[in-house]
Amino acid sequence: MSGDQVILHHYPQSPVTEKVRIVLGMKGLTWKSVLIPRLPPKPNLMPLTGGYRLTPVMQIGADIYCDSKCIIRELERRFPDPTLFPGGAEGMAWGVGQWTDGPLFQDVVTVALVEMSPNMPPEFLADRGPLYFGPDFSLEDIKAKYTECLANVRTQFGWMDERLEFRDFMLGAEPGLPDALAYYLVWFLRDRMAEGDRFLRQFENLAGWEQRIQDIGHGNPEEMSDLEALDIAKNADPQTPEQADPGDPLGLNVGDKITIEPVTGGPQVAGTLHSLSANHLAILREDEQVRQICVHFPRMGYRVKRT
Ligand SMILES: N[C@@H](CCC(=O)N[C@@H](CS)C(=O)NCC(=O)O)C(=O)O
Repeated sequence: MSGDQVILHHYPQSPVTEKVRIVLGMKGLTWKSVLIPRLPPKPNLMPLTGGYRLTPVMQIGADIYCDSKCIIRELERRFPDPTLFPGGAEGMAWGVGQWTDGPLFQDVVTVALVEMSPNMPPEFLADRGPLYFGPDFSLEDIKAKYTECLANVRTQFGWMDERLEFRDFMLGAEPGLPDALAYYLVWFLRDRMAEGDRFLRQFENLAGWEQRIQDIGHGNPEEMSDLEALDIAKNADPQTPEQADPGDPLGLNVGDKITIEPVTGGPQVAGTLHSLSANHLAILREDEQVRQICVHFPRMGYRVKRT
C-alpha cells in the first residue's frame, strides 16, 4: 500500500506547488506531505531525483515525477475522476500552461522578487535571482523592469477576469486545469506584493473565483518525514513499463545513456532511457541509498543529451 501513495516533496511558500496542491484538492486525494528546504542542499531529496533541485517533486514508491507539468499529467492518468479537463479541454489546456508558466510567470516573479527584495536574505536572492533571470542577474536590472512587468500583469490578469465574467471557473461550471494554472499566480502575487490586495481589487471577478478555488482546498495532506519517504523508495521497485517512441525527433531509444536538465539551467540528471513520448521522458538510475529509481520529466522545458 505504501508503494502506491502520493508523496509530495515541497514547502508551503512555493507557488508552483500551490498549483499542484490545488489539483490534489480538485481530485479529492489523500496524500503525504514531505517538507523540504527552500534552498539547496536538499540531501534527502537528491537520492530520489539524482540532482534535480526544483520544487515540487512527486514520489509514488520508486517512481519520481519532476516538474509540475509531469506531476499533474501523472495525477490525471492515475486519478482520472474528476477530470481536469471538463467539457473536453484536453490539449489546449496544456497550451494555456505555456503562457501562465512562461511569460506570465516571468512578469509575476519580477514583481514578486522586487517586492520581496528589501526583506530577502542575501543567500535567497543569490539563489533565486540567477534561477529566474539567468547568470547575469542583477537586482537593479529587474527593478528597472518593475513597472513594465506590473503593467503586463494587469493586462494578463485582466484576461482571466474577463474569462470569469460569466463563468464560475475558467472552463465553465466545473473547475479544471486552467484554474490551477491561473490561481497559483494570483496567490503568489497576493502573498508577496505589499499592496497586493489593493492591486487585485481592480479585477471584479477574481476575488469570488479565488474563494471558490480556496473552498476546493488541497485534498487531505498527512505529514511524512523525508527519511520515511526515502525508505519507501528503497523498499519499492519502479512500476513504469518500458515504452519506445519510434517517431522521436531526436532519435532517442530505450536503453540510451542520457542526461536531462531544465533549459533554464540546473544540474543534469543522468540515467538510462526507459520510457519516452512527445510529452515525457523517464530514466532509470541506480542510487546507493534508494537502489533503482525511475525519474520522470516533461519534454517541454527540458534538454536531453546522449552521453
Ligand atoms: N518548471 C518547474 C518550475 C518549478 C519552480 O521553479 N519551482 C520553484 C519554487 S515555486 C523552485 O524550484 N525554487 C527553487 C527551489 O525550490 O529550490 C515546475 O513546473 O515544476
